[in-house]
Amino acid sequence: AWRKFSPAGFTTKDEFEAECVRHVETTLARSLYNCDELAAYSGTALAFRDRLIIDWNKTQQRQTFVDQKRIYYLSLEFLMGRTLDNAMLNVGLKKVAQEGLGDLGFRIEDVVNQEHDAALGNGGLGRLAACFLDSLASLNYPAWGYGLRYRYGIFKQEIENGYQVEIPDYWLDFNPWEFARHDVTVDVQFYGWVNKYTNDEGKQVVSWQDGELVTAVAYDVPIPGYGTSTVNNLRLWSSKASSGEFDFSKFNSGDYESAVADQQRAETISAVLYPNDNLERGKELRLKQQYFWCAASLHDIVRRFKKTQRKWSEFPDQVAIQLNDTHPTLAIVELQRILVDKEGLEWDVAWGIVTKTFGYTNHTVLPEALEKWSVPLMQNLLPRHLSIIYDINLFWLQSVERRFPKDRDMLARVSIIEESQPKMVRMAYLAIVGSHKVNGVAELHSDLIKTTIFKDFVKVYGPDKFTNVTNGITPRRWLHQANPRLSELIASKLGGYDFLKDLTLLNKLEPFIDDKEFKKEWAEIKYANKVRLAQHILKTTGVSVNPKSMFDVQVKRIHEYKRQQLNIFGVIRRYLAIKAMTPEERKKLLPRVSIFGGKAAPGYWMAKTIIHLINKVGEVVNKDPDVGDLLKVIFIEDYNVSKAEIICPASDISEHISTAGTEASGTSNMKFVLNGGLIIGTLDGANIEITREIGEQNVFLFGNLAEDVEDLRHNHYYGHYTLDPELAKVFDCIKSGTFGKEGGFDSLISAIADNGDYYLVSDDFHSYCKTQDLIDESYRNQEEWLSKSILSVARMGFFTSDRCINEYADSIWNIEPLEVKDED
Ligand code: DL6
Ligand code: PLP
Repeated sequence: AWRKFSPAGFTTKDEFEAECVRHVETTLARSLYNCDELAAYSGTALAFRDRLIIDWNKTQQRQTFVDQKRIYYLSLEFLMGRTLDNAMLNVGLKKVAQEGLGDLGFRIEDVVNQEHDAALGNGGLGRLAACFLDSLASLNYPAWGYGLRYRYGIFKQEIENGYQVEIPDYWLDFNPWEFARHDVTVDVQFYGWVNKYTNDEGKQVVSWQDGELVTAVAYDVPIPGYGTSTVNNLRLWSSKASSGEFDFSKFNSGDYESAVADQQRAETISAVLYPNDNLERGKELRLKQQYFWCAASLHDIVRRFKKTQRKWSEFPDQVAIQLNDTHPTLAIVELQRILVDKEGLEWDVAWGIVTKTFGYTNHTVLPEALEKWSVPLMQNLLPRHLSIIYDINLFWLQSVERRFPKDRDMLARVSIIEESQPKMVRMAYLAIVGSHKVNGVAELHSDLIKTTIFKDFVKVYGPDKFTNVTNGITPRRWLHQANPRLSELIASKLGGYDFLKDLTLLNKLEPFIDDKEFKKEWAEIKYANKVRLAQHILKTTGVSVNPKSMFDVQVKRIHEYKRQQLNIFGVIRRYLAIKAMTPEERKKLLPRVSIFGGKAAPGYWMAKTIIHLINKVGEVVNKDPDVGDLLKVIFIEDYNVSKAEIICPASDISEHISTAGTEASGTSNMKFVLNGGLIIGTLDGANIEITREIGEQNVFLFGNLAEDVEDLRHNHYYGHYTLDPELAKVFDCIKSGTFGKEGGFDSLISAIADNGDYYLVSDDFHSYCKTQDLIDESYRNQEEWLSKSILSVARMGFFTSDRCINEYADSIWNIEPLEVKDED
């Protein structure tokens, strides 16, 4: 009914135009004559924002009124990408906006492209959190996301002379999607000391005193569901100096500088996202970020619970908190502190509540990514929390000892405190002990954590505490938004867009794999998407690629375990083969474009060397007249979500080639297949389940198995090792200076040839190359290739993040959906 009374409730083109123009003229104070694409974007975004706000308020009111259990998703990263296009589609008014903008003289694509990505994440983990928010809202679950409002997101990458250069990503100039809640603040304490004393009633009391306060200010972002009125809330905290801290005496006495320095120190906490993916560095500021965000979020959650006046024992019936990796593990300690120190609950009662509330998701087995914090650092920054951690550990170890009497080794192995120099707090162990469920993100990964890094915990708890929830992706953004033509073609066969809410309906496409007309349209759409990517490549790199070539794509963070080096060595092998051919032989070859993209952590030298090699190979190959269109090597700068939306629909084949057992799941593998691209991959992460769903004949698998990796590494270590002969030729070529200064890539080569080849590049090289040859052969048979492509899409239903969220809701959170009705 509100839509009748509020202009924000536009439903027609004319109403939208009026709203958009009103915002340009009033909110932006610009004349229509002076309305460029950026202003048109702003007007459109503000019009849609207003529309979301009404449903957002209604959703929040309804959730508060009904007051059923909510899920709080704590994540240090939310890699949201752009919002406008998604908001238009979710609200169901993109067509209206398209026509309205057309009338005003704009193309909707150009308008949408004005938006800056919200890039508050590194890669897969952050993008997963964003997909989860979309599914939670689309499925009407009462859910909140909690994160940090970084002033600088992941850096922007530029390539200069073949090297990665990092540029700060200041993204907040104009962000219509957030609402500052200056009235929602929390003072967060750091440093200080712990005072233990007996109060007048003879009770032991602990209080955390002095230190410094920093204020957390809430910024709220509406998260609309698809095809529903539910609009959930993502709350991001920003840090500022607490009013208690700003020292007016310093200010008044003229010591402006140090007063301002205090201010800046506080603001530094939420200033910048740490740009490491799958790597922890133990920096104090990072620990500050973690506690700041956990404390503010917990305070908010507890405040909301206390308003209901329920008993504390009901807390876990009202609140589920999911820890996205170990980054928010301090939330466990913080809740225990609130319950014991502030609310006066007995330790055991409090701990019962805590463990029923939390769930922990592990996203990696890589040792360098497992968080540990030094005890002295924590003692200084969070003295009360450290003492609680010691108590948690004491009770935990006592319980282990009861089950495994006299097993000293076991106690040392499962202790939350590592007895190293300095001592370290093992955050994953703390997260396990403080949660009722622990899950991995794909079947192999969930099995691996039970048999490797957490195997002692399985012995203590039994297997039921450990479970699997295979990752998923939202089909709204990753099919409908990124590939509108394919989505439309599918809808035309399936009789509508219901598949976007129930992705298993895609299986109704199977009968069309031999339908000539359908296949032709399918192929045309892929081609059009390749043309669009080719235009982007030309514009950004100056290299012209032929969209009729096979597009072979590997885009993801640059990491030795993800093995972009294997790919580029394969490209060099192909280049050498072309060079050795006669012109006649070359005519028979199938042209290929090898496309790379991804950021290296600024301090990760080897990853930066890989980027450099890819770019140098491109420089040589792309201008070699012997090669022409037969091979092009492209590095796409600044891979991010909006680039992924252009790239995923345009691949023929994409590479997911991590050393078996190292990629927990991968989610871009799902995005590529859902867009009709085939994949080459190792038996790792979700590749295994993708293969099971779509059929082995539709995937190009290669390489050693996870179960053999340890033995192979062991053999390398003891010198039983010969370099693959074809790889040796590739190395000779690089060493001879073909791709620039001799010696420049020595570290990359010797990691493999001399230093144990930890990621088994040489072991898998032969099998990788043979599989690439097979891909060339298969691509020649376009009819069969197309059938594989269609069949694969038809069988991807399992990988929607909706399925994934329903699994979490049923087996971990125990929450129910709550629909907001239009008449509310
Ligand atoms: O679960 C999301 C994503 C997986 O798909 C990737 O396989 C995995 O590498 C990534 N893990 C991390 C770990 N970071 N930390 N901490 O980003 O998670
Ligand atoms: N980075 C971006 C920008 C993405 O969109 C994705 C999507 O899945 C990822 C990283 C994760 O890629 P992968 O699963 O290949 O590591």
